Amino acid sequence: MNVPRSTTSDRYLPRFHFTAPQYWLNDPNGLIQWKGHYHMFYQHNPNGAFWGTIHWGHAMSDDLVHWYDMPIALSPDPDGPDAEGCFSGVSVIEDGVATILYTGVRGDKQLPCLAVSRDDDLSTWHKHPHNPVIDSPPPDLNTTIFRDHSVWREDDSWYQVTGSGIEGAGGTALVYRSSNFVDWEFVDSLFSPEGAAYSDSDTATGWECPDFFGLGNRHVLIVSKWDQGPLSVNYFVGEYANQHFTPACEGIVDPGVSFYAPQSFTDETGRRIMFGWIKEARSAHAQLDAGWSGAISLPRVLSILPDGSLGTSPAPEIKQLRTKHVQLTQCDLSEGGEVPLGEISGNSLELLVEFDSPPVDTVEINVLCSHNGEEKTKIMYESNQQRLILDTTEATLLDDVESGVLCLHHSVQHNSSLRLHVFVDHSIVEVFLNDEKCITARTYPKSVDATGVTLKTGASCSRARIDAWSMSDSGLD
Ligand code: DQQ
Repeated sequence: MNVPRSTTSDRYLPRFHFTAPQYWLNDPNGLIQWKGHYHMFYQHNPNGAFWGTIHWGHAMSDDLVHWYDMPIALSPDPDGPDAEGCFSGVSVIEDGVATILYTGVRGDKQLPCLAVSRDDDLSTWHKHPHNPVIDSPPPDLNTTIFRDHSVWREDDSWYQVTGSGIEGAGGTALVYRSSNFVDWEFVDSLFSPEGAAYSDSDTATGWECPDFFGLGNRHVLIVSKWDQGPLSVNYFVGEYANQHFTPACEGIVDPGVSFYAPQSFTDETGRRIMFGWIKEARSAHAQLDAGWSGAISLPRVLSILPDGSLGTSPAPEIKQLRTKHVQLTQCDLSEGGEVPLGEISGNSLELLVEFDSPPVDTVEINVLCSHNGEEKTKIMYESNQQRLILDTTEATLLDDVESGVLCLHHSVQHNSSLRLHVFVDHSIVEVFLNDEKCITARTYPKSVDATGVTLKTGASCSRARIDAWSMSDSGLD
């Protein structure tokens, strides 16, 4: 990284997940691969470790895991339509020029704005003189929120959806069309009929950060549901035609309450890669004291699974961060019970635990375990319930930390192997189940010796293969 993290004395600071050089970070924005480099922009407050005065921070990478800090890309302009913040948006290449579409905030108005960069490394940005490029939400719709964008090219036009909601009805995404990226006309709600919310049973006030894209022979819409605060990240998989989307299947992208506002992009090899904001779970006061807040998830590759649901697997590039390797092959667990994996420990760790077939009962991996056993973060796959649990209720003796039991239902067939793929980065735990689904949690053990790993299985389970790697930092010196 070009700028050293100012807070390295904070032992909860992740080392292989991206964080801002200092202070506040939230949503990943403007993800794009351009002239060979990956660019990640992000919602950033350069004035403190709290949400406010939102700018666009910027980082660049050649491999999705090592990041260079770049100069701040967008700052609020006191005289402009973004005086109070440059909220979330996307980057596209429009007529050969890198262009950001973001939400400018001024007073009670949140409206789409543009900026362009002609630099090879996208280091400087110029705002469009006609900002905002849409003057108001559609006047005939009783919208709640109106912000955040997703863009695609179709026939000879540009289209975008803006995150929104209809008063009393729930979230929606509103479709606009443009021939030149500057003049936009309202088309309809992404869901027919005219202007409708997705469903009257949607409890969200609105949908933030819509992300709409083709994947295989399907279309996917990911939204961050909001109701005076983040609720959940949901996906829909379905058919798209004539500016309308008909979902056939829906689910939760990541049931972790700390995972929010993800965005994805298609890289030059055609993979759809998603990053999300990993929020803190400690008090605002603790965040201010630490001098930083928020991290970006590991890169996740999206797919459509055989059952039609949305799949997510860790990008193979993450392997570059592996250092010391320990392997316990055919680890004998025939007695059942809890086995401390003595050679495997740490708080910057990748752990891959594989069974040839799912154990009949429950597999439990505990990470960030303190020596006296009082603190541990529990990961369980319960075969009989077909669910993955990530339990942080015993993760820390600190009392100003949110904790909970996160649950993901996903069946693993009896004749296929069970892979629990765990990434531990100081205060972040990301768990992938069979490279198909993921849960994320925050955890802040009080004890400095909370680096242990244990494995627990029922008596009927005999053998597991365990690989563990220490992970290197993701910064570049
Ligand atoms: N964060 C941004 C908004 C978006 C929200 C503001 C989601 O654009 O709706 O920082 O976390």
